[in-house]
Amino acid sequence: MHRTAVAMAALAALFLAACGSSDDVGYLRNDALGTHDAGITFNEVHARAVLFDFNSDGRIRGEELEYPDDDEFLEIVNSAEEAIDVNGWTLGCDSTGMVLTDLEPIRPGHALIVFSRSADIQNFDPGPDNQAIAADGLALHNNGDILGLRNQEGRYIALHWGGGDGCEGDCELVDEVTQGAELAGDLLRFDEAWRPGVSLARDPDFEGSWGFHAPLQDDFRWSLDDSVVLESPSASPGRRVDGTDFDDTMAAGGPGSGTSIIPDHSSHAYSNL
Ligand SMILES: [Ca+2]
Ligand SMILES: [Ca+2]
Repeated sequence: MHRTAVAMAALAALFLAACGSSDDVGYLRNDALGTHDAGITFNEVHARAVLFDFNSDGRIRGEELEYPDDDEFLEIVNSAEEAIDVNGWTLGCDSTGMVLTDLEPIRPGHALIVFSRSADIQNFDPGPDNQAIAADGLALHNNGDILGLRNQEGRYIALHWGGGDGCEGDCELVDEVTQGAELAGDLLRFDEAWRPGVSLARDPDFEGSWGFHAPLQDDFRWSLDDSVVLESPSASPGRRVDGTDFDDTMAAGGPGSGTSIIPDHSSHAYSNL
């Protein structure tokens, strides 16, 4: 192996070790099959929002806590060949569970972006054929929290980080997610504290290992009115980890495999349990 390649491999190993587990969160669908290698999964989480105006409302929370955490988000994607209806599924953390409602089925190769608290997402462009919602009950603690998503077949996926100012030690999901349900895939445990303004993401999208999101190389305008410019952001709500759009060709079945369901880009509601 070339010396540079050896060095790169060593750096990659160090990076993975620094980032904790590289296990993948599992996948969920609308059927009763117990194992899947494609479907709905977590793709990116941004829990410490202090640098970028990701929801495009014209303000950044800042370390002074002067604003709510409205730039924090969770990105959920569909890597299956078919659209997947997530209405009736339960999204939860250590303190709250909420049932997803009024959503279009998530298209193959596309995303649902869930902003935390009462984020104003009217000016956020979720990208072609993606959807975005704001979830009042969802608060992503910087140094310790857990997220879970449960389908109507009684399976759930879960992502855990840190153990600090959120839930001390091991965080536990609310019963609405776990009671009588079975974990699909592995629980992702990510032990390192959050870096300000940097998300945790799969690379490549849908199936890759988890790590801190690399900074994008250009300026990005994800506001509908083009008023917000993000300079080399280290997160990508509604975009792939390289900043490009999601599209149908990314699903497991390849181009043209998806069903023809075209949601609009408007925001949708959810209901607290
Ligand atoms: Ca904002
Ligand atoms: Ca992304």
